[in-house]
Amino acid sequence: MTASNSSLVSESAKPAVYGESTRPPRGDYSIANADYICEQAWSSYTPEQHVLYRQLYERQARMIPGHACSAFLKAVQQLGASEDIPKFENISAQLRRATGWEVVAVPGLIPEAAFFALLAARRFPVTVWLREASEFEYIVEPDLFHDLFGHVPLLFNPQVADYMQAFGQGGLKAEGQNALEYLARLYWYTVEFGLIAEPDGLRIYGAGILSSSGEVNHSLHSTQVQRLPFDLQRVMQTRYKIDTYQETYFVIDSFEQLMQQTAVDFFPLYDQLHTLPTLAPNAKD
Ligand code: HBI
Ligand code: FE
Repeated sequence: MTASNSSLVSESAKPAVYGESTRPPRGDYSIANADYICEQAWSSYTPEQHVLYRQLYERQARMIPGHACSAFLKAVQQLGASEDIPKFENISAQLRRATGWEVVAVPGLIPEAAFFALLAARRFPVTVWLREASEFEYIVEPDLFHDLFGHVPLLFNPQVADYMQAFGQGGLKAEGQNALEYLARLYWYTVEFGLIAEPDGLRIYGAGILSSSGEVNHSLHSTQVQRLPFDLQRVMQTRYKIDTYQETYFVIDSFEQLMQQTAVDFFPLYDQLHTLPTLAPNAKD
């Protein structure tokens, strides 16, 4: 979910995790089952929505060369551009073959426990509703385009696929550890807004940036932000704002490094973090 694609509630004034926005959710949750899964109802998309999706796709596809990480570019190329909104079952068929993941339809943001359970089962929740044309540059919360374009391509990468499942498993284990905000920050500063140092230079792997019209350039070229080496404790200590571009980005050297640095027992880290102050999004290192 990009900074400009989220409810106007800064993290400090809102529940620990951004899944519990204080605004009424956009989706129709009455159609979801107990796991929060619903039907994509592909035939319900209007011709105008197919055109809007294609325009969003073309806007981002023009922007990502030289900006998105190589794994993302490779997957987007493999997936190919579709004239219409992709059918989830077609994406799932390709994804299962690649990394054993599938996408499932959800009405929108879902509670943490349900979200973790889906990731732990290698099932990525993709929002079924698409933003309005008036929200071309800005949406309040993750929509179909953010999830499908921003998140799904990297699930074709084996390391990211493993990391996402491990994140879900870690989330389920964190039940009762009062650690949701730490996990939300880890998700935010990696899966949503992560940067990676590649041989050709700094590149983007975070879905919140890759699906955003303005943050692609901001994240790589702004002189007003700080780009810190990934450090698990520092990430978990650092609050984030959900209604502006990020002020701090964390840079990994590789997806292997991300896996290694997060393949630790989080519980001692949670105990440590409970004794430490949280840091502002722009706290200097
Ligand atoms: N639900 N559908 C959906 N998509 C998300 O990315 C998502 C969510 N619920 C909670 C959530 N993300 C965050 O709180 C993560 O930090 C767990
Ligand atoms: Fe997201």
